Amino acid sequence: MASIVTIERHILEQQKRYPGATGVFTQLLYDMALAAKIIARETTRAGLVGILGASDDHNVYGEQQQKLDIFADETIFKINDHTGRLCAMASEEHEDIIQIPPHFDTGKYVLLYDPLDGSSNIDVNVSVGTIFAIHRKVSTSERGAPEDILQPGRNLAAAGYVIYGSSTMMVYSTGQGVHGFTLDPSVGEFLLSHQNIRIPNEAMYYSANAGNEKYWTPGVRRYGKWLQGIEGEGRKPLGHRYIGSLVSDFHRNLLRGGVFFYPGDLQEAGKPYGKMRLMFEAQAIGFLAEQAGGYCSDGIGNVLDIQPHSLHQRVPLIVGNRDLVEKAEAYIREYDQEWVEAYRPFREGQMEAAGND
Ligand code: P6P
Repeated sequence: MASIVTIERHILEQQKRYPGATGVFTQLLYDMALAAKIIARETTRAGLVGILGASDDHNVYGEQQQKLDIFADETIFKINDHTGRLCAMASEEHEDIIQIPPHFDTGKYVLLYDPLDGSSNIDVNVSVGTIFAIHRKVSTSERGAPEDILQPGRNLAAAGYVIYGSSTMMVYSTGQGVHGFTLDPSVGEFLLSHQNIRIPNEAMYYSANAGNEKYWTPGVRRYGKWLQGIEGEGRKPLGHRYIGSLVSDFHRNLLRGGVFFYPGDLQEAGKPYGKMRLMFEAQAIGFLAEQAGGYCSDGIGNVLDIQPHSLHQRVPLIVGNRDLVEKAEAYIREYDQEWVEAYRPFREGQMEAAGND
């Protein structure tokens, strides 16, 4: 029988091997694991407790917030606001940085999270997920400051996600590989089930919303045909799998090999920056992809090297096997210079995307 390894034991074992992983990670990741258990309990019962259906609140993007979004957001905040481990938080569901209440101590880390990504899938019982990222405090201010939050993904101390699917899984990295834990609901513990996940060299799938193909740029359209074995040297076609929930699409590609892309497009004039949020989705996913031997690009370069300029900044996302992502960059370089020129001012902060309050 394989040894039973909990998150705590795994982090402690990593600490022995890597001085970088400190005890605080154990607690921070445990806090996220507790939040995951509480959210998992609600998502698996969503249809039963009348929690389904859209609330009348809207988030900063104007998207109708699902009640579970709000529940997940509040759960993560309440588990982390009093621990003294964080100097600030930021949530996809909140317009501004979330300060630690003044009567609580602050700490040396920042937690950024998308409490329930893919929430539009909740009502149709498709897997959804929580995405989180942990930066180290860099400012000298007593409490959290914008520079503590708006750091490039290259600086991340840790990142991970939870999938509320056929089983509840928590996947994270503290910079020493990617490790997956599966919740055993009978004991309420996450147990190590996927040690040191590496993206297989042979990719099986590509993931994209083909309904947007009409709006894709010429290079991205060619890239899609290349993945299907139609364009270029006639490679073996990849299977097309698209769930519409980033965490689920990414997780499958991480385990089976593949590429997910949500490109910047010309769907509406002046929206070349795509849909994904840099701080709440792309940085964590990019960090994990790189730790698993993959790569994450916005079409121009590594997402982890982008210097954020606003909390809700959006980026195009192409993530998975390094060779597949670099092929996308090559098509964009060759055919999409018009798009590159339109997107670059948003990437570098000279222009703000609409709805990026
Ligand atoms: P579309 C969910 O809203 C999300 O942010 C990701 O989880 C998902 O990959 C994407 O949007 C789906 O977007 O436009 O294909 O429905």
